[in-house]
Amino acid sequence: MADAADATIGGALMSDDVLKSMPEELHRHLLYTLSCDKLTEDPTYYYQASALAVRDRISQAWRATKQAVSTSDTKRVHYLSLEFLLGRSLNNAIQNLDLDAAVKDGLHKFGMHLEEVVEAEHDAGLGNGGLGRLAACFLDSCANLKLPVTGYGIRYEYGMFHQKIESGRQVEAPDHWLRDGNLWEIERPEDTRKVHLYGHTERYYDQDGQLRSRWANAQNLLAVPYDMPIPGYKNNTVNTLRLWKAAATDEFDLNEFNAGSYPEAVSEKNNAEQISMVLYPNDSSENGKQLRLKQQYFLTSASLQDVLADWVDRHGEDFSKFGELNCFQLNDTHPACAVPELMRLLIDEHKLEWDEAWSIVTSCMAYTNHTLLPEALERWSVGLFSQMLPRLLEIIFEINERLLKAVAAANPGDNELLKRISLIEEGDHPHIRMAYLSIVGSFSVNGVAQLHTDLLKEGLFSDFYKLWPEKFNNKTNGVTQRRWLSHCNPKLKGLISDAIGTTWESDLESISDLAPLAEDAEFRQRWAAVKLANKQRFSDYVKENTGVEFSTNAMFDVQVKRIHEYKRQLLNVLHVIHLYNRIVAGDTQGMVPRCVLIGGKAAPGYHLAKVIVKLVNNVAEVVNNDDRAKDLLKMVFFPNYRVSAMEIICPGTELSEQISTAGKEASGTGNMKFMMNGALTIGTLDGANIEIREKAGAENFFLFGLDAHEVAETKKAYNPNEIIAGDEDIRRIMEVLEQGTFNRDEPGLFEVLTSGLRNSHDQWVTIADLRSYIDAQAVVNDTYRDQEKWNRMSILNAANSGWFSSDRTIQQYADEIWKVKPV
Ligand code: 26Q
Repeated sequence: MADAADATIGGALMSDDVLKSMPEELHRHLLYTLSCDKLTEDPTYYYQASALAVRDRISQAWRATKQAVSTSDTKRVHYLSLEFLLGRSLNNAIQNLDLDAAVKDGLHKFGMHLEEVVEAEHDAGLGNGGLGRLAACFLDSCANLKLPVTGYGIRYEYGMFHQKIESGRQVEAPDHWLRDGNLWEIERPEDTRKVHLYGHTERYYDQDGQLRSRWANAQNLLAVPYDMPIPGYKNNTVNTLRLWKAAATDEFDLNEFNAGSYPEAVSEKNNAEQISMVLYPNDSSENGKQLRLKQQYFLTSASLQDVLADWVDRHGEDFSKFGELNCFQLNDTHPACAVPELMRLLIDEHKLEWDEAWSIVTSCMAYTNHTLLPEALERWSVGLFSQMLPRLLEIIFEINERLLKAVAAANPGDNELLKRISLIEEGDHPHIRMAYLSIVGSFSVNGVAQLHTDLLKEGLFSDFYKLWPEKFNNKTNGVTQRRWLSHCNPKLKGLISDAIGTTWESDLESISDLAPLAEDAEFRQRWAAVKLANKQRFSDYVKENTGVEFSTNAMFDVQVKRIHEYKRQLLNVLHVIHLYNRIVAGDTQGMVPRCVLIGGKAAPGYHLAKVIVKLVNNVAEVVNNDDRAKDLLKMVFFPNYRVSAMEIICPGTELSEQISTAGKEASGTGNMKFMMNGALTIGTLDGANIEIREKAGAENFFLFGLDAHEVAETKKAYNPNEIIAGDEDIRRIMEVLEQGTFNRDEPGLFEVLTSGLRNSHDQWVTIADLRSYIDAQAVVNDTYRDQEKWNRMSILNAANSGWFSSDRTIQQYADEIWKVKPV
């Protein structure tokens, strides 16, 4: 610790040459910080020593970045998100600080290997899936681009649950990721904020005789920040992710205290601390839980107060430039309370007038939508809000009144329009429409892929689009190539860099230089050799986690993502059953061996998703134990899919399954990770698949299925039973499913699934796309038989993946929404 203190003398930053060589630092941390025998063989200690040594090297750049941002009075961005799905940090930090050789060397001196040591780190699983991982990729790109962006989130004690499979069924276990401590965070108690809940509002006259509202008799709790460093790529920038932990105030209920109920008074603490205890594990459709609303408000209130306190430190109570110099990006509606909360803070605490406050709010809020499913739009009951956040409700009502008045004036007599756009959904149990609140309070509303944005404009948000077309814009998602190519696929990184240099690591567009090499037979061979090695690693990992052997001779066909009806894992299973039927019937001419992997978590309360997990496991059990299928088909359900699993799965994948019902997947980001790693996509015209196909070239993409408009048309007169009856292969698939081939001991188990498929109201029109999917899979099969062709296509996919770097996405956010420049 003496070193860290020495590095700052009299507030001046000094160079960190106090740090010794890496082996010495590891040695010092092992012996002194961790007080362990340096002969220990426990990789956990080596992980900790490495993390500490790397952290020491982050410190200086972190301090310098903070200093640079605070002295330059430029615009800042605050990315508000209930989720940051970071995964592991050590390897990422090592890479970004260019310490790879040093740490490897240092560890070798102790007889340890970095690959083994990094495994000791728990994933920071503070997110459900796409939205949470996107936030993590965005932070990486912001740091790479030296943008003054801070992430704000919650420091959940328990992250995304651990998924175990027992008798083919999902069982959830808690993820206590902080069990062994977290070396990547620093508590900052001096920046603790106070958050209110419950109580009521009252009117009063201030000293100027002005009628004002205040929030009275509220319960207080504390938000304590923990900062995590977000290192940029070899650029001396280290940004900050600030995560809030909830704590009780020390102001106990004095009545109880004096009555001798000290333990009872202290145990009240528990209630407050519940708020940051656990991440909600559903990744769609809100369920109205009180605790979730508390989490949302807790994050937004603490973060806004943080930004305002810093503002007041620098500018006093002059807010005239606040809107111009700050931007809050709302990651979906989860932090939508930010709109009324910033109004409250400006009006109640900083004494601004309504109009002035509203003009600030609407100049600094920006909202990103991540869903096209109407049922997934968040709504909170007015009753719950009035109890928990009474002052916010008042403000929301006032925003709504002003909105309706303005719209009525511009559209006289159109009461239907007023009802449609009202922030309040009327009825016996009125609800607040959080998406509408976000649109009204923001200057920017964006979708996450071109199709998604177009569909928002013509569907879900069409009334608002007509009102304010200028607010709407698209920002197609991206992923960071530093984690999703360089770090997870070191062999491919080496091959690519040998061929075209390393520019692509911070500018992915330059990966297009690979394209001509698709015609180079020798390069194709090296490309294939890397894939083979990655398939071997993938196969070992599958063996270790499931006991199933994947032969590297087979095509590796993968679908990993949350389990959802709209993502249609069921369609994938139907195809596997089709292949199995062909094998059983002896119809295997030209069939390429395939290993199919499906992985993902089901929301604990989503019954149908859990039945799908069970079906995958049961089909796998039958197929994998049938000798006739031995050399042609294998299938597994991969348990506990997470960031660190994707880091092994993605490089070894050859076929990426992106098969959602068109018009339902906002973007998808797994599709991009696979593309960068040279997998070919089989997919529908949905989300970012459309752009992937445009960039890769239609000839390098296996397209099937109805497009979004055709899905809508099909639904008008959908008759799946007729399709089933008229198609011999499909009839046979349904027959084996319905005869109980996969549920001999549990009759009727999959009836919910088969009856859904046959239902003319099946929202996901799975049967409508099945023939086209089977045919596209046959094209995949035939293409794979020509390995030269496959490898050519694979190289072209990676070469055309430049657009899908989150660096590009973030550059667009910075230029078009945030209007921020690098510091
Ligand atoms: C809401 C209320 C209460 C509890 C939970 C939630 C909740 C939590 C997480 C609702 C939704 C989510 C996550 C959504 C999500 O991950 N969406 C995905 O976002 C990706 C990034 O933009 C897209 O690529 C995916 O298409 C989209 O499904």
